[in-house]
Amino acid sequence: MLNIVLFGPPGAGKGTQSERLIEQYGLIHLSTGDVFRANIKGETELGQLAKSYMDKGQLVPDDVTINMLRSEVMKHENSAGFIFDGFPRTHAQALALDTFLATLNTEITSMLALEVEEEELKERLKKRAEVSGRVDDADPNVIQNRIQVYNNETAPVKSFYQAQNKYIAIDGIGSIDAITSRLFAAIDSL
Ligand code: B4P
Repeated sequence: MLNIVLFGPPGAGKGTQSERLIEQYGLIHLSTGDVFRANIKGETELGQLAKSYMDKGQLVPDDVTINMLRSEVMKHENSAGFIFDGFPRTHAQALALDTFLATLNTEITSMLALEVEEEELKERLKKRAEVSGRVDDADPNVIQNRIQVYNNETAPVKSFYQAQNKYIAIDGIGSIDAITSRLFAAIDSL
């Protein structure tokens, strides 16, 4: 199985690039952000809980996110592999993912990390706010909080995969096509 963690700060292009990777490699796209947003739209109990964190730019608690991720993976047991988009976002989530994949006799192949500087992230999210209707894109204070949460809680997840020699940095600046080519080249050389 090819199991890729697509990593990067908010607005780095994880969702955008995931669409292209799943098409090229026949993988299942698991975006924790998308699953939470679908639950918010469906007005489920999980959605209500997730919304209370997402609207403020905070992370949804680990236990809730990990359980949800496990059940999403189990819906696609016979797939060629997964793109994990927006997961893991904490050290606890990274540990839980390794443990869970081991029970399925598989593992993370690589973490591909999109590197984009803060000013560019803010520009992209501001632009997306005009079309997305996402509460967490509309308020500069919430965007700032998401970036801060990323720096404090999520960026350290990088060292978890570096310690396993699975970390690959990808320049996330440039056209969407150029970045896709960089990601394809990285995967093809695995
Ligand atoms: P996510 O849904 O993961 O959202 P994101 O990080 O903002 O977006 P992404 O990086 O996918 O950006 P995109 O491609 O769309 O998370 C939202 C929230 O959900 C979190 O804040 C948290 O509350 C919660 N959550 C999710 N997962 C969680 C977890 N594991 N644990 C706890 N909480 C969790 O790109 C952004 C914009 O840039 C788009 O408009 C795109 O068109 C544009 N763009 C992309 N590439 C570009 C390029 N090369 N040049 C110019 N623009 C580009």
